[in-house]
Amino acid sequence: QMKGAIFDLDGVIVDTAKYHFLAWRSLTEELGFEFTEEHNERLKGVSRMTSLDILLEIGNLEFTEAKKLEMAGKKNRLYVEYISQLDQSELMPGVKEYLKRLRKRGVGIALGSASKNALFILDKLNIARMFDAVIDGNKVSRAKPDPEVFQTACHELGLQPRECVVFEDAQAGVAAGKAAGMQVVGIGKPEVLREADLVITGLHEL
Ligand code: G16
Ligand code: MG
Repeated sequence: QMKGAIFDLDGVIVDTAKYHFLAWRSLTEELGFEFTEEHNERLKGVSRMTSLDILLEIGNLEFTEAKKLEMAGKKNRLYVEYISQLDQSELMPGVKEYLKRLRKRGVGIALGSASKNALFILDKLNIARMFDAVIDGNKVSRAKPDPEVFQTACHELGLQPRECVVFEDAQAGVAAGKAAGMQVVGIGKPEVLREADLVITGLHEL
């Protein structure tokens, strides 16, 4: 019996991956190397600084820590510009309906995201009030596949891991949910999200 539902943000609630992509690409253009949508797959669910490290590895470039912080800051300012235009129309199919249904059933609802912009995004989508707990990149120190983000969410809901279900689109996120001892619903392709207990194409399926 599910007492708590913990949702990833990017790829589950809203497709912000395309804005991350555009913002990172403006950086890689400046640095003078190609960055494709395929490369972008590797950045999903990964923290901002780790994303930058992966990018610099693709471009075969190295920078000082200070320079990297500056580049990540610049990328984030551009990203925030994009997502400040977000509205409800960009919610993924079935999200609103499913959250409403869970609330009606008395299921606790939490967000478990790597993003430091999570609250801003929930606000733009006008769904912040539907969450009983929001755990984001500002609240955790260990990134997925570490279970910290989901453990903290479960704790804030006042529940046990076995009472919580995680909804995730990224491999690292599915692994994090399993490591936390929770049931995991994968959103995406079964061949990619092998570790998930169930894989669906979107919340509209439930
Ligand atoms: C999201 C995205 C990642 C992004 C990360 C950090 O994670 O999937 O691509 O790098 O957040 O975002 P920010 O730069 O806004 O802090 P999630 O966990 O919501 O899928
Ligand atoms: Mg995700």
